[in-house]
Amino acid sequence: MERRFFLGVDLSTQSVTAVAVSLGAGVAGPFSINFDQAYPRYGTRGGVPPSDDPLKVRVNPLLWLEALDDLLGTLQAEGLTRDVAAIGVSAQQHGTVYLTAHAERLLAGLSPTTPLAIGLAEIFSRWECPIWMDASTSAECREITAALGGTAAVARLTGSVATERFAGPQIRKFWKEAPELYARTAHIALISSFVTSVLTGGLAPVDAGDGYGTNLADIRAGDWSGEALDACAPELLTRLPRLVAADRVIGTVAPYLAGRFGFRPDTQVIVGSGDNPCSLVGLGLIGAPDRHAVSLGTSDTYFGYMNGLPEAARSEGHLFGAADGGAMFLVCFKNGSIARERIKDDFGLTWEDVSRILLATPPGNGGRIMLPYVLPEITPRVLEAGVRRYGGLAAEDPAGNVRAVAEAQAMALYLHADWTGRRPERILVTAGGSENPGLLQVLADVFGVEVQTHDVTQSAALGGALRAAHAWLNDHGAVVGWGGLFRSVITPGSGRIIRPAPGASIRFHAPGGLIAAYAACERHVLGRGPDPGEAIRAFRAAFSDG
Ligand code: XUL
Repeated sequence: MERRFFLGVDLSTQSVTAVAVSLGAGVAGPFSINFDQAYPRYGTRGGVPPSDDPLKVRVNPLLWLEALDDLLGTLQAEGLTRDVAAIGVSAQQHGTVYLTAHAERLLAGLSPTTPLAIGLAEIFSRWECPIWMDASTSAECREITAALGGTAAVARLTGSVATERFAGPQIRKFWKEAPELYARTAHIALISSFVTSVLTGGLAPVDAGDGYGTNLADIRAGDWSGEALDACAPELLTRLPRLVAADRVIGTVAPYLAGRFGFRPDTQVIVGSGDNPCSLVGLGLIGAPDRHAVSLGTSDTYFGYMNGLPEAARSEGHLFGAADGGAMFLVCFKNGSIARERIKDDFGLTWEDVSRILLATPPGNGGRIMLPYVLPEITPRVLEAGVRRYGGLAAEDPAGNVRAVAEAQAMALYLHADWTGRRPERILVTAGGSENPGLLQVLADVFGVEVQTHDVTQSAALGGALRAAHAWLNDHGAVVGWGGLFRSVITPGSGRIIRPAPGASIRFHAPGGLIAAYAACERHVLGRGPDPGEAIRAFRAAFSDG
């Protein structure tokens, strides 16, 4: 029988990863290239170059092209490329790539013998791409908010309040600071549509999973919003990719991809999307609003599928499109693995040590609390980095700090997901942190529900592959649902289930529980509340043994 693979490629902050799915025969891979290790000449740490200004995070797009080239070469060497029927792309969300008027011609004319980073070196009108970690556009967010009639109006129209890392504010800043370069920019891609442009050899559209994370779209109309574009920069519509509301095939691979890496010329490419919308697919959550997901990657995210768009006014969180044309919510925390790793490294621990400490120490940490803002934070919005400690947490106490960072992150996930509606029956955990049993136990204890992991922790790349399979099969006349497709690849019940420890959740949720104390610490840091000493004392009085 003919072998047929569906390939998922995920270009994330720190690495590029591929998995190949064969229906009924499981998943091959992951194949991954880490940017810091493979390309030291770019000087990146954690995938980003050092910056004097912690609010500015910008990446040279040639790094991504080199990594893509090497990854596709690896897949060819593994004998996988010739049997790929379709490719689905996932990418870190919100980053923008700026292209000249020559981009279309250069993309179409690339020679199979030329490395991507050389053949495409001339397509960029800007050498640095702001990525999701960039928070330098607060002024532009305020201007956009004023132009669109206030915070609630922006959130209702675009799905999010004006948000520093989103394309709209980033493009506005670029236009204000470098109008001559903006004039030379004929196309602005999101990172996902940039990768699919490279694969198809032409300017590719973007999907609503990524496209709604820009402050530029009208999420109810399913297209770019003229009003939002006008609030951002002049003549923007002609520069943006087309926006497509539900997954579909956008073309076949460019001839050079077939020539250089041995793909079949009829290999299809699916519209690209963000890593979180792809993870939603890779975790089997399309159409399943009763389960939510936590991704413990470079960023921590909390997300889930939604039946319809919520109407209530809100000041944080995001709404994006889902692969089936529906909707998803998302809350993002920048200090995910970055803060966990900092605490681990400060005390010279391994991830196994971290897990052991978390499994051996009491939930609630005796009322010792950390706000782990190693970097400026997205949720809640904190522009000045700094780790804050409360309740007598000593900076030199390894166990106290390990538990404090894990509990703080889990409580932040819990608190800031409040607006998303009904609490889930189960939480699926993915990305690197999902391999750490101690972190999983803390999540189960704080949320008070079961958490589940999957065998494939690269849910974004897997989601890309499943999206490719779904679009290809439907394009070939087979009507396939998302649930059935997911079950044909992932064995039901694979991975692990972790239950809340007896008596643990009450320490967080009871009146006087740690979540109330943690919320008081957040308010204090944000300048919105008094010293949290009272709330911490209340916790200690209620749980004196902790
Ligand atoms: C989501 C977000 C991050 C990036 C990381 O809004 O900014 O999760 O997608 O890759």
